[in-house]
Amino acid sequence: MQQLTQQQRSQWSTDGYLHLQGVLSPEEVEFFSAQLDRVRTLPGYEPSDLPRGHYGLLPHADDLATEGFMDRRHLLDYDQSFIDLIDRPGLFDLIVDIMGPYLLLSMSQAIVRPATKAFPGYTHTDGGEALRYVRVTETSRPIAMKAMYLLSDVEGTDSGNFTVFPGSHMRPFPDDAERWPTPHSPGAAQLAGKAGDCYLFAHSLWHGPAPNYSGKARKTILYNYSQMFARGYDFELVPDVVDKMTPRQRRLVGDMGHEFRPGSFFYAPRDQVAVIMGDEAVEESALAPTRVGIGAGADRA
Ligand SMILES: O=C(O)CCC(=O)C(=O)O
Repeated sequence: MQQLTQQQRSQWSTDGYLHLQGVLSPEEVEFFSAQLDRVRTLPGYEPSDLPRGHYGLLPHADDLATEGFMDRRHLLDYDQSFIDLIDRPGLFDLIVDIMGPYLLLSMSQAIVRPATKAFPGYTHTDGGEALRYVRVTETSRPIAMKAMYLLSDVEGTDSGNFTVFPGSHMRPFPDDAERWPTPHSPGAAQLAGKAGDCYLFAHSLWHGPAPNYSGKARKTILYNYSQMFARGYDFELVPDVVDKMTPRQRRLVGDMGHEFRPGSFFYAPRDQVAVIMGDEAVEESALAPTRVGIGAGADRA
């Protein structure tokens, strides 16, 4: 499988994110952008009035204008193309290189951030209350990470830029109400990018959207991956669309190849590395067990 270059590895370790250019082709950008316009008119889960960002099933997005706000969850039901993004060739290899092979897809999301004066942007870490204080080190795999595909060009600043605090994934950060970081705090980097680019970032990196004063909406698709013990949180068990998936995609949404049982998601199925990385990885790992982290443990049930 493809691996991060040395420079990418070092950037990931020190900054907590990577900016990959041209991951989606212009045709794919156009296709997924149209998908988001379609998804907006269909029922689905979006933030509702419930406290703490919980989501409710809505008949369609609040704003039906294609440049209006949308924060749609669990995209897999909408089209085969969203299923295929789970392990997108060219990108998924890098995700496995970062996460290791014992991973799951834990959520999918489409966000449209409209041009508005009303939203000042916000920053946070991912994984909710549970992961805010669980930080990775330079050499550890993250507990979770996201791939964020840009479907719009983002130029300059305050244009709905994905904003990061490089290196914040490894250190305590001021998070009391008075000093909560914003997209304009010292150390914030508002990233520019082109439609088709993809950002990878660790759950513990402080990040979020800048305000969007650019006059045009910014569209994105996000897929979150977690170590398998952390489980998916878009669906309770294996989602119904599993029948449309390849064996690897099935495994990534939690189909362990057997009914749920105590120890599921704790002990990986014996074929986990082969399913995620292919048979060659298993053969290689017998020679160099640390690369994929299986070694002798691969044989225990
Ligand atoms: O919309 C953005 O720029 C960032 C999205 C975000 O913060 C997240 O996915 O956690």
